Amino acid sequence: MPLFFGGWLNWLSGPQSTFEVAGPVAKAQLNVFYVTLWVTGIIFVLVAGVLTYATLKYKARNTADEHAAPPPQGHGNPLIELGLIAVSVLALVFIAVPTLKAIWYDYEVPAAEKETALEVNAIGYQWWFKFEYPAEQIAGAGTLVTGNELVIPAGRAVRLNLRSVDVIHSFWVPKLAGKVDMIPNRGNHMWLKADEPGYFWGQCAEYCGEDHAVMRFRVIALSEPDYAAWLVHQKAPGRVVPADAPSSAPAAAYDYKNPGRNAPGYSSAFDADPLGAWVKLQSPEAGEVPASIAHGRQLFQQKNCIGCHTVRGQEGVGVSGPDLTHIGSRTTIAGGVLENSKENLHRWLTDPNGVKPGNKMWTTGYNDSASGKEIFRINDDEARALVAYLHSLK
Ligand code: HEC
Ligand SMILES: [Cu+2]
Repeated sequence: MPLFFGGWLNWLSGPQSTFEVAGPVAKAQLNVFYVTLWVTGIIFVLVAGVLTYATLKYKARNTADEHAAPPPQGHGNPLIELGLIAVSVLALVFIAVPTLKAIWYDYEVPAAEKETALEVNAIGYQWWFKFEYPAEQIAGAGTLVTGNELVIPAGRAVRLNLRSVDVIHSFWVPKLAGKVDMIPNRGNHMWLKADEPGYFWGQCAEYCGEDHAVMRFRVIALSEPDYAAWLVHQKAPGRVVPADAPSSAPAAAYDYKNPGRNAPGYSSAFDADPLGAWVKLQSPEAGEVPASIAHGRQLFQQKNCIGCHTVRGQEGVGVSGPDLTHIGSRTTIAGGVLENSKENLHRWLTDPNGVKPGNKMWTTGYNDSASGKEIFRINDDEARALVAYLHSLK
């Protein structure tokens, strides 16, 4: 039941618009909204119409009117009162039936799709998301884990087990499904499906502390063959570039002091086509410098990054931060807040607190949590090497 025709309400669109739905769960929720809007809209027009009519028709027109005795007051016309009660009940039933149907539908994967549904554990951390694929076990390394980007097959139901390791968060992908809370010590679940391949924005929708507003994530829906290929790639250990490998092309320079987003005429391939940008990031970039990558890998150990992060098959066993095994193939960093460009990654590594004030990498990693004093800082040369290393992890 579309309410809006044509482009005159374009401001209702956008990456987090609940009017541009892309899957059956969000569609069911949008339909409930439209039914409610129409019913209450009609009631509003009727009541406001009667009120306007009575106000205009019976208003005092001169001083005599103003001082006239009030007209005879009537009270209680059984026919009108019973009629109004009946109409109200009918209006509520008219809203309740589709609402209940949608609640049942949204609660659980339909029986016919249970067999084929993909199961994913989505876990909220202050202030980022971890995704586990329980069906995908990696020999010697346990369950496949990704951070901040949930990749799913388009056209297939996805059942999400929602968990939190700290406070209450809420999982929301506006174009695919409404919000469901992630509650510590209590299992919650939801399901969603993307009709077509696409790139979708999500975010935490329950206030969860300092960085709540910048706790985001992405959902990337792929065709079945692309999804199968992604799984194979994701399950592989972090990519290793031998230190003595020849450079593929001259090193790509970047100016980390001027990320460009605010410069006049700036345009980003990522903004124009996020899914295309994501696909491109899956393969090695031109201009890799193997020596710099090897240096970055060393720094990754020396600077204690390994205490909180894992690059599977290479370095680290840390689990308090996002898994970085394939960080070079993700479109975003810092919990979906920044595009994963070299400039932004550089900024994040040298000044995480400037990007995302109070984040746990800064408060418990770069600073000593007991004294609040800085333990280390990454200087610009170190950051360049770490950026080269992290971007090589395809
Ligand atoms: C005390 C633990 C800790 C240490 C030490 C640490 N990190 Fe992190 N890191 C985190 C946490 C937690 C996040 C998530 C921050 C957020 O988005 O709120 C994170 C986020 C990141 C991200 C973005 C990942 C994503 O998917 O958004 C990168 C890249 C990263 N860290 C690299 C590093 C590097 C390189 C080092 C070493 C110089 C390092 N980290 C040291 C905990 C740590
Ligand atoms: Cu949250």
